[in-house]
Amino acid sequence: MLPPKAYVIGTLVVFMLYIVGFCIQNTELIFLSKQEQTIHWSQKVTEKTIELEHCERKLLLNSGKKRKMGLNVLTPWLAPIIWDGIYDIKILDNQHNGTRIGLFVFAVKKYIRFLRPFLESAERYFMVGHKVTYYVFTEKVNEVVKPKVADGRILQIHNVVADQRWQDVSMRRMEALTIFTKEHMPNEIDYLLCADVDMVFNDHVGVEILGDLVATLHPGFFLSEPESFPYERRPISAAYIPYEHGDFYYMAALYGGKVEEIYKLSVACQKGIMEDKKNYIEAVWQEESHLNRYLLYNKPTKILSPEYLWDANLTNGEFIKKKRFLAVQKDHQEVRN
Ligand code: 5GW
Ligand code: MN
Repeated sequence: MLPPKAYVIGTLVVFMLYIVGFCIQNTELIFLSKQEQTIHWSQKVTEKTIELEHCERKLLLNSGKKRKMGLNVLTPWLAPIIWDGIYDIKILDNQHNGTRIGLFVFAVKKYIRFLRPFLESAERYFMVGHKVTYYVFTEKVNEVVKPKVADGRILQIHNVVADQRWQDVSMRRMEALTIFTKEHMPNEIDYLLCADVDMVFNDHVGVEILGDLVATLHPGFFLSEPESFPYERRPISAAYIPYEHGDFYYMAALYGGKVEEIYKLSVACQKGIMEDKKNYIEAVWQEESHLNRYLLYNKPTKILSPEYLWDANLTNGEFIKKKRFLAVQKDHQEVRN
């Protein structure tokens, strides 16, 4: 038997050793370094801000009878819907180091006036710091005033026929897309975005929008019920979508994806357009109707919120904090004559 004094000392020594061990193993708990504290704090703040923004959008929604789906950050098939704050651009920029991105744009007849502001704003906001190739299509190749593009960016200007009828202009756009996604782009770029030219970039638009197949919610219908989407409803059209179907209404002014995916999409849309032409009908919103039909059966892997397509004339702008890609106000009669 040890004397009681030695027993007490022994217990104390074991206890102290245990405390020292605990401190060594958990230094970060006891001696919080300043940097770690900041990271944890800023992460919490970011998370709270995202949560708040999300709640704010949903609270705004309670004010009327509107559909919630368009405000979600995930579709029922688990594709992300890109809203401000749901991604970390630093991580994504690193992942896309070396990624080559194309921007396809059509500017014939009077729409040529929109080209310069389009390209200049793209230089400022579109995929800054990445490899970008612009694919511009126009009938006035020599008249294009080429803006200076940053290092790593290329401006290609291609000649195209300027059709008289606007229906043919939209068909020609699909045709050019089919040809280029098959013949030229596979060797030049990884992802392609197709955009209307009567638009300007107004805030950051970066690699967060890249995905296999990407479509943008139409800013006029993101809170509407599917019954009121302006899909083509006549069964005779190749763009037909029955009333019980449809997830979202997408706008044809911005969509994209891997080059191969856009090739498949453009072939399918063009086929639909030609089929309709044979039957002497034309889908209610031309290629946009065919695009919506394609995307119903070939679900996009990523969806862009109306931050990526906005028009100042629209209501519900309070839901959209950052208006990144804006329609230029135009006199429809004037530019189309
Ligand atoms: C479009 C409609 C009627 C007559 C002409 C055109 C037209 C479209 C044109 O003369 N030139 C032209 O380059 N376009 C291309 O098609 C542009 O890239 C334009 O942004 C795109 C879609 O046409 P938009 O912008 O008039 O369609 P909305 O739906 O934005 O009004
Ligand atoms: Mn447009």
